Amino acid sequence: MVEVSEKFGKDCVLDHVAVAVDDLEQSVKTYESLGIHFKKEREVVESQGVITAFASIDENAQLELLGAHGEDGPISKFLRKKGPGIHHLCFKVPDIEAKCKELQEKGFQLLYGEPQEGAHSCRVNFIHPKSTGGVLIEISQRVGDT
Ligand code: CMX
Repeated sequence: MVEVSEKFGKDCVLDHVAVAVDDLEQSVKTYESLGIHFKKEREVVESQGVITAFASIDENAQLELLGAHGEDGPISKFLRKKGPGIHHLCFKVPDIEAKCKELQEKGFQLLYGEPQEGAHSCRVNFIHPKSTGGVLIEISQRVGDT
């Protein structure tokens, strides 16, 4: 029988589910009416053209609401093209360089040659939705984690 600790890999853990929204504060209210509590802080990530709001949904995973910050970023484009909805899944990894190398060797198309700065001082990269069957996947390493 497989032990619980073996069933859940430690090298790729769900970190957050991200939802693109038209109106960040209105969407926070909508999710809070479900009983989800958002942190008060809002973080602008200039390099990604986003403003974010986070809520913990269990011990590990968060819900991230993503609003467009500026008109040229990927969220602005996504909202114009598809409208609001689920934008990406993010998995936390212990060593983003090693994971990127492994993914490239397996044929996944990564967006960046080097990890970029993401929300919460994380280093992030993305797998293009064309190489995952239609889902944008972020991989993330928290700075300071080993
Ligand atoms: N999920 C699934 N499919 C998506 C998608 C998404 N989030 N975004 C785009 N696509 C699809 C499009 O529908 C399109 O498909 P078709 O060719 O079948 O129409 C295809 O991918 C190309 O889309 P596009 O509109 O031409 O967009 P681009 O190729 O210019 O950009 C992507 C797509 C994924 C490269 C871009 O969104 C990107 O760079 N994303 C990574 C950065 C990011 O999303 N940052 C924001 C949040 C960061 C954070 O959490 O802090």
